Amino acid sequence: MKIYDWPTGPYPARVRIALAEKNLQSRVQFVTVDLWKGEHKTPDFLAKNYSGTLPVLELDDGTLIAECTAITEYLDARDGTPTLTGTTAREKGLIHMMSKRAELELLDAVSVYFHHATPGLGPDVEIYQNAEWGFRQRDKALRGMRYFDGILKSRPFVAGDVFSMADITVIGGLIFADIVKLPLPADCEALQAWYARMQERPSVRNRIAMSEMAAASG
Ligand code: GTS
Repeated sequence: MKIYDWPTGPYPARVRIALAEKNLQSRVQFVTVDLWKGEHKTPDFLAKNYSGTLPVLELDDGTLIAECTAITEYLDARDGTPTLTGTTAREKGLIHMMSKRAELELLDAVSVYFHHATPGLGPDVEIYQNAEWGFRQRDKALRGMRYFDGILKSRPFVAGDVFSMADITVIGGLIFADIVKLPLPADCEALQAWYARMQERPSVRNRIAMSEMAAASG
């Protein structure tokens, strides 16, 4: 399998964390696509992913799977434990809902803020910007942080009692928030405590070095 990604990117982090949680990292070859040079918008890359975003998973038979949720679901279906997307119908429903909510209310909102209300990836890549929309999305992301803080006051993980794709998506949101210097509100104590616990997971801690480790092991 190949993963086209950008090693420090928040969305790529979601797939890197999922790979490590499932201990599949040695089965993957990472291909760096330079976002800052706009390599994700070239015709060659757009032929791999119409949306022009990272990450993209390419299977050995050439099948291309984009979208972090879809890639995580593929990895989960491919190899057994631990499961990241649930086993029972109830778990699957809740995890998908909370992960989607983490995208809508946090990660994607931070991303829009970055691309619209900051210089983003620079003038060659950011061909249309709408700062007002970007700042609205920043405020939405801050509300999202408060929402997840409330959730984590009453349960250990975002979708319930076990670590799942929903946790990974919130982690992606907070990684992006950190990059754009959008601090976690001081009163979001439950979210802060949960995030500190998440940093202790090797999958989260070692995600950037993962591609170098995979390359070194051949
Ligand atoms: N919905 C997509 C997913 O879940 O995979 C979003 C992917 C996405 O936005 N990826 C970022 C990207 O390609 C990568 S990173 O910023 O996290 O490194 N951004 C470039 C762009 O021009 O939007």
